[in-house]
Order: sequence, then structure tokens, then C-alpha cells
Amino acid sequence: MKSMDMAKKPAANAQTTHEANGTIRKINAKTGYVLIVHGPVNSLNWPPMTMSFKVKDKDLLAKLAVDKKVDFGFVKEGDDYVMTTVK
Ligand SMILES: [Cu+2]
Repeated sequence: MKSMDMAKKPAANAQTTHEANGTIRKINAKTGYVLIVHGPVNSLNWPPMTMSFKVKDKDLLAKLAVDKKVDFGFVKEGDDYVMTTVK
């Protein structure tokens, strides 16, 4: 189990983690963003689409590769959708 920094904050600030699967198309290691073709995301009512996700940290980024298929979790942070977990 991972420790989550979010757990220290009040429940009102708790973020919803959304689940999706997709294929990584591009990785920008400098900015920490990846371009993903993802399937539908029911919790957000999203159809399949191609979009950028910010990757939470370098450890997570190191698990990613172009053309890799991933099941991942993400949260909304400001204007960004941030990938927080990868299976
Ligand atoms: Cu999308």
C-alpha cells in the first residue's frame, strides 16, 4: 500500500481518482507530460480520446514507454489531469 499525502488533508479536499486504460503515444520527460489515447472514463462521462496527462513524479514516469498499454488512475489538479498510478 502507498501512503497518500492527500490523506492528511481534510475530507472536503479529497480528490476522486478516475480509472482509465490507454496507449501512450508521446512522452515529454522534460515537462512530465504524456500523450495518451485513452478509452472511455465512466466516472467523468468521457468518451475515448487522445489527451495529455501530467505524470505525478519521476518514478511513475520511468514506468512509461511509447506504445505501452496501461491501466492508470488520475486525479484533476487545477487545469491538469495528473496520472497518479499505473498498473
Ligand atoms: Cu480524455
